[in-house]
This record gives sequence, C-alpha cells and structure tokens, in this order.
Amino acid sequence: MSDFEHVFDKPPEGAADDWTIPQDWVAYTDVEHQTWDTLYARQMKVLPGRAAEVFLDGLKALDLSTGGIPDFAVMNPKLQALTGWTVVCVPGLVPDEVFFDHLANRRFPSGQFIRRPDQLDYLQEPDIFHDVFGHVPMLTNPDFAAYMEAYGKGGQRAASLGMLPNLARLYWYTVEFGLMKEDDELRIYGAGIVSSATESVFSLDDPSPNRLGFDLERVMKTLYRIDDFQQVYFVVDTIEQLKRETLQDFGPIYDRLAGLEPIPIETILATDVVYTDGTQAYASKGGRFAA
Ligand code: HBI
Ligand code: FE
Repeated sequence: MSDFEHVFDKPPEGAADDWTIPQDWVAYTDVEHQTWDTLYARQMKVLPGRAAEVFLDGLKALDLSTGGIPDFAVMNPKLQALTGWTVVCVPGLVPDEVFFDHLANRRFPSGQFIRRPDQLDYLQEPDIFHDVFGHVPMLTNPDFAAYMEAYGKGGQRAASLGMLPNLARLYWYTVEFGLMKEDDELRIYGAGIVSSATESVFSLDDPSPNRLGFDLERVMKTLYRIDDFQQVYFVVDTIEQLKRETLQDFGPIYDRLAGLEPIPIETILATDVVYTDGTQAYASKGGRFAA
C-alpha cells in the first residue's frame, strides 16, 4: 500500500475524528475543473447504450454536467431529497471501520482530490471523479441506497467475525464492477467501470473476461484483482435482487464459507449461469503490463 499517496494511519492534520475534511470547493484550480470536464465528456461518449438506465437517470437527477468539479453544497440537497444519502470529503482511503460507519449512516466518503492530467487513464486510488461520477448516481436509486447502507452495517460485523475478505469481494463485484441485465442485454452499473473509459468498453465488448450470473455466496468466495481490468464480471437481474439478497442474515453464509479455499478468478463452475465463457486472452498476454 506504500505507493498510495493518500493513505494515512490516523486522521491527518485538519481532518475531523470521522476523517472528514471540508471540500473547499473554491480552492480547486482551473486545471482541476478541466480534468473533471475532460473525464466527464469522455465517459458520455461511451456510456449511452452501455451504462444501466438507473445510472444514467441518477446522473441526470444530480445534474453533474454543468461544468467543473461538483460543489457538494449544491449536489447534496438533491441527493438527500431522493434517498437521504449525502457525500462527505475524506483525504483518501480511510480505515475499514471508518468507511463502514459512514455508509451505515448514508454518508458516502469521497476523495477530495482529482487525478493529475497525466493520470487520466489509470490510478488505483479513488479520486473525486471515481467517487462522485462513479458512485453517487447509483445512490439516487432507493434499492441501491438501501443496499449500500446494509453493506456498511454488515461491515462491522464481518470484521469482528474475520469475514471481511469475503464481504469485500461482494462490494468489489457489485458496487465497483457490477453488470446488470436490462432488456436482455448487459449493462454497466459498477463505479469502477462507469468511471473508466477503457473498462466501460472492455467489460461489455471484449471476448476475454468471463461474464457470469450473480450468486451471493459464489461471489463471496471469488478472488479479484485490483491492478487491471477484471477477469470475471457478475451480472445481477435487478438492483432489487441485490438489495433482497443482502438484507438476509449473513451468519449462516459465513459459517459455510469459514475455512473454504477461495475460487480462482478465471474458474467457471458447473453451477454458474454463463453469459460469456471468456477467452482470458487479455490477462494471458499480461494485461496492461504486456510488452
Ligand atoms: N475508503 N475512501 C475510501 N473509499 C473506499 O472505497 C474504501 C475506503 N476504505 C476501505 C474500503 N474502501 C474497503 O476496503 C472496504 O469496502 C472493505
Ligand atoms: Fe469505488
């Protein structure tokens, strides 16, 4: 984790006990606002017809297209009126228990900073473009809003039971990299995809990754990668399905999962619903590190 620039052990100077910091919107430079506009325009070229209707509707409801980095003082009242969620600023990745406490209280922690112009295509840390453009539109949907709150509440419990790696896989394969069915076609709703011009295309169009039906327990067993395009995507039928399955008691699931070996990332099981049996050609050739 040492190559992350925005990771701290305790709230840094100027941060509150809950790790929040002021957005200080007036301090963003012209270059930073332009970076937002460039990223926004790039996504709007690839997302129509690829992003789920629920994401695009949320984006419209928040009106984030007015130019430049959104001012949370303007955006939050719109979001709060829809689902009771607000967005707060944090300096970067925050400890798990801090993250969960915010989600459990319908506060989404967003990075305050935006990537540098030389990082437009790829950065591992969540910046304000990933966090706000990627995550916040889905929070306008009541089912997704309930799902995220449930995830936050479940986080503390999973941590105390030593099951956090399993719960984190659920977040990864839904909130960050989820696909859903819409009119019998696959669409994107995961924030890690919708905020990436290249993965927005790869996740739906490339023959390399597997695309499998969402199964809660299966997903919680599946390894993932954080450094490149995913090798497997999981497809939900509806966001309501996600909420319904997550509101059940995870206790019995954790009992069954305890001590089990994780499922390798490229494995397809006999029990999987298979949308794409991927070639894995992209990963086999070394992915973004290919010569
Ligand atoms: N902090 N700001 C921020 N954003 C995240 O997405 C985040 C985090 N801290 C911990 C975390 N995610 C995950 O490790 C948990 O979902 C498990
Ligand atoms: Fe994210």
